[in-house]
Amino acid sequence: MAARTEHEVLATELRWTIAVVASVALISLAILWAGLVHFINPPSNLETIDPTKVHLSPEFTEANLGTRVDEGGRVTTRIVTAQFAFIPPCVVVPADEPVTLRLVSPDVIHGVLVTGTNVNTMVVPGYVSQVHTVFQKTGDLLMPCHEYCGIGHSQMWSTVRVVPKAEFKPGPDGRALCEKP
Ligand SMILES: [Cu+2]
Repeated sequence: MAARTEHEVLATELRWTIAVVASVALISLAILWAGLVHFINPPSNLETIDPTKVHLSPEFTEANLGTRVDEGGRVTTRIVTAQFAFIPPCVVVPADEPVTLRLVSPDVIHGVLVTGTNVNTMVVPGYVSQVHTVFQKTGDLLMPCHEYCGIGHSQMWSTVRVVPKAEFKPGPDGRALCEKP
């Protein structure tokens, strides 16, 4: 085989350089597209909580779980993910309004997604996972655990009940609970 000339080597290097730069540009564009157009972003909230005292914390005590509307009208849904259930097993949220989900785990790593929405996060013991979203379609959405967390993992799922704004009626204490189906 004839030895390659300097020129041929440079041409090959240039082709590979173009291929690499094009791949990086394409991947960067895909990340920007997912973030800016579809609002799919890596979780950025860094907030710690003692996993052994989750149920004793004022925020995640049982009486404060589920959906609550504060004085400013902000809707926050708090959920404890534990082996092998979501507490509460059903949460109700209004459609077409910003909702903040806050999730904690007292035991192992869990993960949640809400089908058909951009909600998808891991729930790591010691941290509060926070997701902002606007639910656009009404109905009962499935929220399964998507991080293998033990023998009962496949039984670990819950429901996000999205109701039209007009039907979303929190009680005098600001809490809104799932009515029995
Ligand atoms: Cu789980």
